[in-house]
Amino acid sequence: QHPPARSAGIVGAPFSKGQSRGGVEDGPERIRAAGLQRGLQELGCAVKDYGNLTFEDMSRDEPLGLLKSVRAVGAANQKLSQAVRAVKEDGHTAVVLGGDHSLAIGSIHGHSAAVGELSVVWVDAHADINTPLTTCTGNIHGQPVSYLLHELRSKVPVLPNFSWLKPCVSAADVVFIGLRDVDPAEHYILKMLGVKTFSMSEVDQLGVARVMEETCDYLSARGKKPIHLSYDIDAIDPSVAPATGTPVVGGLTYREGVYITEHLCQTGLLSAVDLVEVNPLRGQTEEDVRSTVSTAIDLLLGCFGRVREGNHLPDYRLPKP
Ligand code: HAR
Ligand code: MN
Ligand code: MN
Ligand code: MN
Repeated sequence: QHPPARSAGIVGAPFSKGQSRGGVEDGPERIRAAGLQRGLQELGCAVKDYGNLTFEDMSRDEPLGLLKSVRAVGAANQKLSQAVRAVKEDGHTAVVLGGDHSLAIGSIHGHSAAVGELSVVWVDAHADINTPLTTCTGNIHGQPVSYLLHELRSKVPVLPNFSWLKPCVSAADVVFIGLRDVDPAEHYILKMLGVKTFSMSEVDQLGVARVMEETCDYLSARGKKPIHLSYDIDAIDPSVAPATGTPVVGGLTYREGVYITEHLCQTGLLSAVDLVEVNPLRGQTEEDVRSTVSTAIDLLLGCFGRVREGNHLPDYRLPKP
């Protein structure tokens, strides 16, 4: 019924320069400290923690037009791509702890370099599909999808420290879930490319179970490719996950958020997951941070087979009196 617990290869990517708010670089340590490894092991999942990547400071990283910290984001993602590729070649399901969402560039690129064509499930309040020329903020965490899509190759200029990056995902292999804050240019791109999206309106209309059924049917119609889940914690409602840089009202409930991970785990195709945009400095109270981090952990455990009916290890035996 449940696919066997795989092994998790954890990579911390304490990277924050895809946006301008400090604190998101502390995400990996907070998520670890809240017991990710123990939670995974209790599911019977083997864990290898590859530690945190380190990112050197760029001495000169002037904005390119509006675009901020291009060179730092390019170099960090090249490093992350190599790390995720290695985790996949070691045979693990990759877990990338962010850090801001710009790191999906390297994570998805490295995943694809190791396993080939991917399906991508992007769970986010935002579409993160601005190009360097449509962005209004200059923050690269609002742009990663445009760098990765074959279809947008001619719309994304060659940027410093990004020459290693080749688009590796087809628009028809991507599904967005949870959208509720999409810029006009992003909306244009999504419509132009015919990208499959389940905004919060569709979650309301269909319910999360049908959204996930349709997501998996849609993706598997093009062949059962390994799934990359890129989970932005801001997809979850700020009442549950407030400690994030760009909270948006009207998000997924805790239960809807966890259901998405349970369903994707059951496909047996989940091959890598990013958990990004947890920012401990953005919580008003320590309880805000605790609730956000513990939600992040529950989403990750859902990806590795934790179900709400309960779990037990295959070799569990009742104690004899
Ligand atoms: N669309 C806006 C931009 O391009 C906001 C994106 C922001 N925030 C995120 N991404 N957390 O998911 O900057
Ligand atoms: Mn995002
Ligand atoms: Mn977001
Ligand atoms: Mn399904």
